[in-house]
Amino acid sequence: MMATENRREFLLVFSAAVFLGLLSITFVLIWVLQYREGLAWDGALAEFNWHPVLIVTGFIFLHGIAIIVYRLPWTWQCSKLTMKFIHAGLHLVAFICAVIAMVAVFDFHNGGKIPNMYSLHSWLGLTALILYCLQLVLGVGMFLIPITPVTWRAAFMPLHVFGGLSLFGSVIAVALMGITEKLIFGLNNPKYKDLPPEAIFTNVLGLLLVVFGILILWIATRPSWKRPSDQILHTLHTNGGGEDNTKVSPALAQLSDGADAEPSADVRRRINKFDDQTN
Ligand code: ASC
Repeated sequence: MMATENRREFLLVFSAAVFLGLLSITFVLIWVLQYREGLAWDGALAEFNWHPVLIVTGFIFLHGIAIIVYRLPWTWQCSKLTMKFIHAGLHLVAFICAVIAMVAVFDFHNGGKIPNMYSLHSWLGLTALILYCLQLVLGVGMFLIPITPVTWRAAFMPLHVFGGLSLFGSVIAVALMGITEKLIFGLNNPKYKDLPPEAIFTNVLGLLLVVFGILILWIATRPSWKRPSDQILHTLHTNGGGEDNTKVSPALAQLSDGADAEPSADVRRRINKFDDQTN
């Protein structure tokens, strides 16, 4: 159970993140529809424009929401398994958006005889996509396939969380490089250095993406905003000395009494039961 004030803070930061995310999507749409060539699948610039739109909508916004989906208090009555499917499903949709975004660029380049994969933006972007795919496959294999041993899950969890958050931050950084690249290539007369309205507008899009990313990372790293049953696991994994022990409600904290760093089969059964009861 979350203290009222703690919950209010969460709702405030979460609302701000959603607002900034939706505003970023609005900005990228205005950019390609008003300032650029619009959207089409024609092998020309309007096809390239799907790239920023799908990256911001899928690879950044949906990716960010997928990361924090366990933190939403109104989902705590759903089973952990349901939430895992929603978490994985949103990541899958984000991945598909990112793949189509890449196809749009390759298609546009090939149609216009522009070389592929020479810029640092393209190297880092493709690397991020490959690692995201790996993260998705390993995440499903480790946490969604029922026969994966709990010891493997516990060992892999820190890597899954750290890898996932690093990837999310990297995707935003790579998007900023892409925006800069596009403004340098695309603005001529006036040039980027003359700071025309499109340059200012798109720079603001970059700022919005950075703040959205920071809010998502903030939400994801507050132990007191975790789903209660995960807080118990956090406490157990940190040998009962987790930084936020006090935030776990007394009834739930009881579950971890006397447990060692690794939850015993018994404690785990009780946690699972708790998750089932709240189903
Ligand atoms: C899972 C799950 C968790 C973790 C934990 C290992 O599959 O639901 O909370 O793995 O068991 O840290």
